[in-house]
Amino acid sequence: MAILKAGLHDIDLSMPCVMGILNVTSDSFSDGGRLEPAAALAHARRMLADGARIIDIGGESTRPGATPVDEADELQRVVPLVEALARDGACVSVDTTKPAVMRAAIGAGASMLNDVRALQAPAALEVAAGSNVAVCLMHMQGEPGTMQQAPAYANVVGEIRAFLARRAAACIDAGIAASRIVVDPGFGFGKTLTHNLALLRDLAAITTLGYPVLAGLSRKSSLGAITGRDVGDRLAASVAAALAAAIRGARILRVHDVRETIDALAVWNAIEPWPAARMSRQNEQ
Ligand code: 8Y7
Repeated sequence: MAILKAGLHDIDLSMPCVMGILNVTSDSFSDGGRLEPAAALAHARRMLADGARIIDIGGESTRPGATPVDEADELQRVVPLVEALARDGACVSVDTTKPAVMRAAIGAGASMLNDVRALQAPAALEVAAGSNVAVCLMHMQGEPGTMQQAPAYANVVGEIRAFLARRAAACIDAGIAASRIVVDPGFGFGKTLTHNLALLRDLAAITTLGYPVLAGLSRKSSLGAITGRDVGDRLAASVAAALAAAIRGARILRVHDVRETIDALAVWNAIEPWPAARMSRQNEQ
């Protein structure tokens, strides 16, 4: 059994699945954002129709140099979309680091919290523990404004694996069941191209934590560095990176281009089965 518990949703991770990105920001680096609620909702529904298992709604950009969004604005952007999509029966994730937004999103029907700070804000763990939503714990070195200036690690895979193990243990201690936890090395968050490639190459080391691994590489600057393509022209690179992550054991792929990613996964799946998910922590429960 490889089931992620996410609110009312049981997400089958015996095969990789796709999380579609819904940015409702004015400065999201790769798709310009979709601030108009009707356009955002239509885009989310399109991604669901294309086969996205989860929609990840973000109201604050974490890109380097992005301006912070205040809580009231973030709530106003995110909550109505969560409500509308949850009403459709969708599995909705909310990309936020703010406990108040987490609480409101859960109240509006969200099934997952995607926190680039791995629930380290005071009260974030408590909000998650007081609900039944899934949590994605992501690694970031430094702060969004400065994280790409001089990222440095003695052992990038080992340090990130240890950080994720610590944050997962903090979740368990707070009362969050192992079956609700997802871990993510945080591609591009305080990492050079060399770091990102080392993490992707050795992603299996992260899967040995025993939690499902989420990988977000879609349109990221490392793919631009490899291909020489601008952000709007990284579809093929993104699909290749998502497939590489899935082959190495990632079970949730956070992408902009849902249909194309699902097609690539289908081709691989027709050739050979996916290896059994390493979700021993869930199986113990
Ligand atoms: C990731 C993410 C972003 C990621 C998780 C972008 C919010 C930058 N990247 N969340 N968020 N993992 N879990 O390019 O890699 O989409 S924002």
